[in-house]
Amino acid sequence: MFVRNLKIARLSFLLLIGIGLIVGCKNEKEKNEDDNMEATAEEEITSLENKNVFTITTRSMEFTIPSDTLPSGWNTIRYKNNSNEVHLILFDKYPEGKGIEDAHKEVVPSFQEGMDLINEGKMEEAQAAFGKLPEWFQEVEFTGGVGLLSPGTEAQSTIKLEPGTYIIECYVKMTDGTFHTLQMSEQVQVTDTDSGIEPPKADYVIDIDGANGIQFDENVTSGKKTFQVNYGEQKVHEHYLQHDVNIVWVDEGTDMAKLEKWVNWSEPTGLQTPAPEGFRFLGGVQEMKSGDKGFFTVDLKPGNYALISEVPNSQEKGMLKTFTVK
Ligand SMILES: [Cu+2]
Repeated sequence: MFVRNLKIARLSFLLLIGIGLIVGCKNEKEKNEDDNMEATAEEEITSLENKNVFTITTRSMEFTIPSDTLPSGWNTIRYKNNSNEVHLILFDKYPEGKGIEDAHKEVVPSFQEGMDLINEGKMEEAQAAFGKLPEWFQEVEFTGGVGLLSPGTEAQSTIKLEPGTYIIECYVKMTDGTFHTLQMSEQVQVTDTDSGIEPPKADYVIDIDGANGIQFDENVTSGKKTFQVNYGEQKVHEHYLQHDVNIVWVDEGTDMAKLEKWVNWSEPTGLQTPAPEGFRFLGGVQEMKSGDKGFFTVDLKPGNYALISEVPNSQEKGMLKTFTVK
C-alpha cells in the first residue's frame, strides 16, 4: 500500500513537473510572443514617427544628409548637432541653373571678404565687398530651416518646399571669423513628387512681422510642444538677412544683451564660436517669405526661455521676447 502510494505520489510528482514544464514552456512562449508584439508595435511607432523625417547630422563641421533629394510639400527636418559648436540650417532655393559651385565661387567669398573688412573696421570697403555679390543672388529665396542649435542637441522643424535646387547652409563662424559655409553646405534637389504629409498640429502660434515683431501667447507649459510660426510682412534688415525665430534656453540672471549681440552675424564677433555662456540654443525656424509658415517642435522643461530673431537690435524691434515655462 505504502509502496503503491509512493509510486502514485512519484507519478503524480512527475506528472506535475511535466505539466509544469509544459505550462512553463507555453507561458514562456506566450511571453516571448507578447514581447515580440510590443517590440513590433514600438518599431512601427518609431518608423511612423521617422517616416518622411529628413535627419541631418553634424559631427564636426559638415552636414551629413540621408539623401540629396527631398519630396516637395511639407517636410520634417530633424537636426542632430553632435559637434562642439553651435550651428544652424538655412534652406536657400537657388535660381534655375545655379548650384553649390556657384555659391562657393561667387557668394561665399564676397560675404567672407565683407566680414573680414567689418572686423578691420573698414565699413565702406565692406559694403563694396557685399556689392560684389552676383546679381542672381537677389533671386535666391530663403525657405526656412532649423534655427540655431547648441552642441549635443537635437531639433526638429517642419517646412514646406517647392520643387527646385536648394543649398542648405550654416553661416555660423569659427573662432577665427571664417564662416562655416564652405564646409557646411550641401545641394539638395526637391522633386515634383509631393511628400503627402500634413503639417503638424500646433500647440502654440507665433506671429512675426516687420512692424510688430514677435507676438505669441506666453502661457507655455512644459513637455514636447510644437510651435507654428506665421511670417507676416518679411523684410531685409540692416545686415542683409530677413528675420527668423530661434528658441533659446536662458540661465537665471543671464544678460540678454549678450544674446542680442551674438545672434547678429554682422557684429565683429557675432555668430562666432564660442557662443556666450548661459544660453542653450534649441532650434526654431529660419526665415521664409511673407505669408509662409513653418513649425518647430521642442521638449520644454520648466525654466526661462527666449524667442529671438538673428537681426540687429532685436529687442528694440520686438524680436526678442522672454517667457517662463512652469
Ligand atoms: Cu555651422
